[in-house]
Amino acid sequence: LSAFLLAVLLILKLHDVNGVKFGEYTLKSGLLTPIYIDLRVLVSHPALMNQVSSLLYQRVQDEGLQFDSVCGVPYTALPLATIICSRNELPMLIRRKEAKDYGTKRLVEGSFREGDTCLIIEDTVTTGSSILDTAEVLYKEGLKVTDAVVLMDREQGAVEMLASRGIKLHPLISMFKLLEVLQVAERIDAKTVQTVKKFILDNNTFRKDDNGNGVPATKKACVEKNVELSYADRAKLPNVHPLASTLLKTMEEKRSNLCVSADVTSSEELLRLADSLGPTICMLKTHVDILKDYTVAFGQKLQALAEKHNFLIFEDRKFADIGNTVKRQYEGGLYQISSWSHIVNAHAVPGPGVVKGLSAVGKPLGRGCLLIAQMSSQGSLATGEYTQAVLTMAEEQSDFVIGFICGSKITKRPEFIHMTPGVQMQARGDGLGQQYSTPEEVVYSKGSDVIIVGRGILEAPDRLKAAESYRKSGWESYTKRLGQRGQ
Ligand code: S5P
Repeated sequence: LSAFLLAVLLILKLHDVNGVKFGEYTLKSGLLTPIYIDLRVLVSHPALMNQVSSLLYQRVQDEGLQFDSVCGVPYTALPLATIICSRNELPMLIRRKEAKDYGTKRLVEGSFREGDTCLIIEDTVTTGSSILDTAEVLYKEGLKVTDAVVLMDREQGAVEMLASRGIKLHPLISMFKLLEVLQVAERIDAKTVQTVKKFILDNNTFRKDDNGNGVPATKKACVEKNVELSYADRAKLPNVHPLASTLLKTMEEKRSNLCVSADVTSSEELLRLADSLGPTICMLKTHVDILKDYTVAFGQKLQALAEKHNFLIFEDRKFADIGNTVKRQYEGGLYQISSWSHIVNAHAVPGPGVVKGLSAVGKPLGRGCLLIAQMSSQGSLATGEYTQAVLTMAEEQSDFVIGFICGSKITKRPEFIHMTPGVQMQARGDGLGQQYSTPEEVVYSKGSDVIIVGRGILEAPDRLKAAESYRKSGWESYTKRLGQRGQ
């Protein structure tokens, strides 16, 4: 039989065993896909498994590929690589996926010499990033990767992406071919073909970054692949809260992810601070109940400065009561916080009612709220399951909750903003339980978005100079983090 006919028969068989499904499937990212390819079922169909392995190896021979060993991308392609290697007596390597968890174990099992070439086998590719992941593990061991053979290419940019990284992809079946065969065989109708084609074209994931490296192209694709998005891209996400969008845009424009915690006791000093540090910061955090001389005029003056220098005001009130009480505390009393502060925060201890109460006042004013998911202080009880429950609470009221006070990134959802206090470059603590990390630890290592700095700036001999160095450090840590995207 010709290679063409073999491919047609294979497509029909893959459809028979439910390796290709049509309908509405939700990807991890929440993105709906009209086609789902799941070749994990292959292991239950040994004849088909053998056939796929033979066709993959036939392709290797047809292309005259040269290599010293073969590695399957875990897990679905692992048995395919095994069959190919066993039948043809080729040396195989196994890439461990879980080595991270057991620190001392090797990342690649099997014998090889530095400089050896390893052929990669994969079952399905979308963006190509899983092949790249495996290739990078092999590179670290001193191996070379020049080619990868794959059963099914979704035609969403993998060939181009991998080519830009020096890997030639050899797909057996492409998405458009698959659709054509299934339509001719009357397994699917023209409308389905149309829907799938549109989805594939709309979600092609390849583009080149500034260094000419291939990276996923669309925002949707980035979300799907958990690729790091820039603040500017996140500002444009369809489900981002308008206030979070404003903040993200401001951060990008001012190249600042610095929130200064203006914990001073005089209104005049606070306003002076806001005026002088205004150009350097994206946000100013207050504890209005520390002020000894609060007046209504203070709120108005601070708002004017926020507009002048384009920063947001965050009153760190940490509401923690039942909905009805926090509603009144937020709107009324001496401080009338809702009238001048763009953002407030709340503890999740009372349950979702606390957000509901605040939202009743803040939402009509376009305000937003941060939930306290973790705290910087020693012995904090906000950890583990509590933090997870806070995340759920935020997801359920994301029309008002824009993000978290936390020590590190707690969710991959890019519409939420992570803000981290306890940041200082000099001290590691304050003798009262505060624990400090550096901007680099917070933004680069822990994946948070905004650094909140109080005494690191307030107690410096030159506050403006100190603020500028925190801004620079925070921003550089962010660009360093972005530099890793797509890898
Ligand atoms: O977990 C937290 C949450 C907050 S909002 N740990 C904190 O330190 N904060 C606040 O951040 C705290 O109330 C203070 O206003 C600021 C940290 O100030 P610094 O002087 O220690 O930088």
